[in-house]
Amino acid sequence: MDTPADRSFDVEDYLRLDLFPHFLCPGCGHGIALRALLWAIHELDIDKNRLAFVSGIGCSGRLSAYIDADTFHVTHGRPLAFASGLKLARPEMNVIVITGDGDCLAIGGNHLIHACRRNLDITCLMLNNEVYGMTGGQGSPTTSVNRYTTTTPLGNHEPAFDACELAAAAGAGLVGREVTMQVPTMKDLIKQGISHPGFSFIEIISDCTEIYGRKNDLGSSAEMVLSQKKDILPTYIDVAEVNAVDQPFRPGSWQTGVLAKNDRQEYYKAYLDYCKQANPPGHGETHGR
Ligand SMILES: Cc1ncc(C[n+]2csc(CCOP(=O)(O)OP(=O)(O)O)c2C)c(N)n1
Ligand code: SF4
Ligand SMILES: [Mg+2]
Repeated sequence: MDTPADRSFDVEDYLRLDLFPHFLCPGCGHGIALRALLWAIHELDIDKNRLAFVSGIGCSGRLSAYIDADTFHVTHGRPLAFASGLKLARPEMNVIVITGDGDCLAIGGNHLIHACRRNLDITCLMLNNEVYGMTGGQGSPTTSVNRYTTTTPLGNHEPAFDACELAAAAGAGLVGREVTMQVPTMKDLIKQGISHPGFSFIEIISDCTEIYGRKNDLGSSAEMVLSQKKDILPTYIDVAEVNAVDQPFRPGSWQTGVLAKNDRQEYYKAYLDYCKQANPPGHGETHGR
């Protein structure tokens, strides 16, 4: 029988077109990432009834609403906590979190660490545009040094977070990064993330063209995307080395592709095993106490 994956990809098959026109600014990188995500889902041939998207608040978080599947728009910073409950209650679902650098690393940073530590089978797509886009362009934990935002009118002096290093150190099953300039490779990376049986953290370098781009004089949206080219590290280089020669911290260049993999047991399976051992048949629920 003809499966969706055999048919050519038409993004409109996966969108709630009745909600269009969408609210993204022209040229916003988030739209490019959404297309790559839906393309990945198409190629993986995932049944829409087995798909759940969870998002917090932000322009990135708003994307879930446009997808024709089960979608949850939850409180700011909490999509990973919500997604964890959802995945434990409905383990047969493919649970995908779409979040932003503010949602995931600032208010939601603690949830990210523990989601990585638990290694529950969830895919987290973090769209990093270095700014709080939705609320008018405040600085975020990933704002580059010297960049202008509404909260850094003299230029940002804080070092930026490397979210991938954080996720890998906290134990995520798969960690990867891609830029919006590379749509086919982004799609392939997302496929790997969804297929990995554990927590996958994928950072997409996106562009807030309308606010961040304008404030920092970064040119048109096309120029912003093309400028990513010079920032991609072509081969594997130790991130620590790059940071040492660069500014206090912030690549100015990004390693892309799969950056870390950890094949330890997935949380839900580990939990089932643990329950069997902790409460063997015949011992009662209280262990005799
Ligand atoms: C508890 C709470 N605090 C603050 C806000 C305001 N708020 C909404 S979105 C957002 C930041 C979003 O930034 P990011 O996650 O990077 O998403 P982007 O818009 O850049 O895609 C903030 C601070 C909120 N909605 N709820
Ligand atoms: S404000 Fe920035 S992040 Fe939000 S839709 Fe516009 S360009 Fe995209
Ligand atoms: Mg952002």
